Amino acid sequence: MEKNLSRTNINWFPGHMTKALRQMEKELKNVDLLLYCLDARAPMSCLNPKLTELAKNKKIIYVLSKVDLVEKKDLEKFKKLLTKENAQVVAINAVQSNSGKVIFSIARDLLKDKIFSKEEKGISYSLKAMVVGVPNVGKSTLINNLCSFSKTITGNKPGVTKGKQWVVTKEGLVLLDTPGTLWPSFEDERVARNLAYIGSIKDEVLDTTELAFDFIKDISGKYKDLLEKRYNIQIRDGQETIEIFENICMSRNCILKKEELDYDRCGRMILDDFRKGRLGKIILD
Ligand SMILES: Nc1nc2c(ncn2[C@@H]2O[C@H](COP(=O)(O)OP(=O)(O)OP(=O)(O)O)[C@@H](O)[C@H]2O)c(=O)[nH]1
Ligand SMILES: [Mg+2]
Repeated sequence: MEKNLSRTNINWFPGHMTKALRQMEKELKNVDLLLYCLDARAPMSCLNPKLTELAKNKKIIYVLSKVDLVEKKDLEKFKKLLTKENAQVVAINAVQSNSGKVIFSIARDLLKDKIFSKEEKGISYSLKAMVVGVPNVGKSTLINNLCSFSKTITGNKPGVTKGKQWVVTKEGLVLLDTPGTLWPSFEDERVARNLAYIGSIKDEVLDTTELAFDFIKDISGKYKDLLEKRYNIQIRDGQETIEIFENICMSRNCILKKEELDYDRCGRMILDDFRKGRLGKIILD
């Protein structure tokens, strides 16, 4: 690895995402609101300008997912930023908690006028929501959590959901799962890196060694203590990232023959530690 390692130029917008966005646009008229999933470790980076554009006339519930991987109190500022007249925010751990009731009641509150006018005419109305978000944020897991048994396929890599699937929650909210979608080019490289760190961009299109190097560079100021603790290393103020990376390599015995450091294995390990929450509670935004 070069000592003056340059930052990776990240881009991933395969054809199936364009198709998915087009289908979502068509389906939009059939739904009352959006459940817009954002990974709590990078909520603002997960805001897809394409989805935001699609959602501009819709009611939105922003679902901050994976809250078990962050300090809940650190989410307050994002909740304030995202809450609007037509948008509410809820923070959940989709793997464990049952958040169906709270999501159902927020949905009813956001659409109370529509429900009232239907009920006045004696029509019982089931609210319909489209679950959207960038890849791997937990859309399908959320849906499975809201239904009484697993209805959609989930997995810890981007691009698990392929087609469209309608399901009904225990409370009677009708949901449409959608494939994770990104946008054609990332204007802000930090946003692109954050999406790559949280696993929303396929690792196969990334150089994971460089990505892990960038990750250390991005977090070693704010989360120095977590790195020191996890890898049993000391980080000096202003220390070069390459030196920190090499210390992690040595401390974790990522060594090839002839005493050469195994940067690639070390890089994959660092990203995996972050993604699985073993590094500690980290917010990237
Ligand atoms: N720790 C934690 N993991 C979660 C949570 N929600 C989902 N996951 C995990 O995140 C990974 C991705 O979940 P999915 O539900 O498949 O994500 P998705 O948004 O449907 O992904 P695509 O269909 O690929 O866009 C899985 O390994 C889930 O177990 C959560 O609240 N906490
Ligand atoms: Mg999915």
